Amino acid sequence: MVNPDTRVGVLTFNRPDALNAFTNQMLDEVADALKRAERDSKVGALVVTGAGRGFSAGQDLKEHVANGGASTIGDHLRTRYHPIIERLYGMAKPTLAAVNGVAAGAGMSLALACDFRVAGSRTRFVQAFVGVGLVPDSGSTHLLPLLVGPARALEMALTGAPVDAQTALGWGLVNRLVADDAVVGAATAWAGELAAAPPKAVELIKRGMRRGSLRLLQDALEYESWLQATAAATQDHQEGLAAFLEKRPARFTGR
Ligand code: LHQ
Repeated sequence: MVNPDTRVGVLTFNRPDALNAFTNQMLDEVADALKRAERDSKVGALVVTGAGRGFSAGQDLKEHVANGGASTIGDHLRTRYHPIIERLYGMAKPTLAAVNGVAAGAGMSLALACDFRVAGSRTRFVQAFVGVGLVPDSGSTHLLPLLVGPARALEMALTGAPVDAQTALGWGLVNRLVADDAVVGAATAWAGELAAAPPKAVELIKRGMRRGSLRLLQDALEYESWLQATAAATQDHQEGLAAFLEKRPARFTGR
């Protein structure tokens, strides 16, 4: 959706009942919407947000199980997640995540791939991967340490503990913290200011600031898919999934 006056495009994840967890269909639609936003000269800046009380809970684990996903996880990341992350991170126009609620797993990675994050007081960031016996993917191994420093990034990844918006602001993970009902409005207003800047200069500034980093992100994405395939082959991953589906704590055994 583009506002022709402000030149701001808004992409809204829309599966609120599942906290906007990503299904294959949704990932295809997101990839397509990003491609269109990138090519559309009427879009000067892009806001990404979620419907309902969440930004995104990452991969839809129910669909992952139904698709027998553990054996194909590397290819799933390469074909569905990586094009989205690379397109967002490499986009010539400013991208803002209006993180209206919880951002977990690959949902958090998508927020990290945006240029800026605007949060509300109920926003939480969760590196949820370890909870299901997996490793950070979709760029989190590169983008998170870059934003918050290696020790905080590792702490988030190893514990899977939620980080609240105030802490995230102090860490530089969030650029602006506003009232919960003002997150999308603040992000779109800021996007409107950014969209009024000269597009060529904006593109070149982003290229300069990102010099070398897109290449490093691409390397990280490839390495993550190998690590993820290895983690997904464990019984602990199966146990993590079963625990999530049965709404109980996981009992990991190291197998
Ligand atoms: C969900 C999900 C979800 C389905 C909440 N799926 N339904 C990439 C490629 C391939 C495979 C694997 O992974 C990856 C990368 C990843 O993203 S791995 C990480 C996947 N995400 C997670 O592990 C997060 C799982 N969710 C949670 O830990 C919690 O839901 C969070 C902390 C996000 C939010 O907690 P609450 O605010 O307490 O909400 P809730 O747990 O009650 O969830 C609300 C509903 O959303 C609930 O459905 P129900 O029918 O019971 O109301 C959940 O089942 C559903 N939901 N996340 N990822």
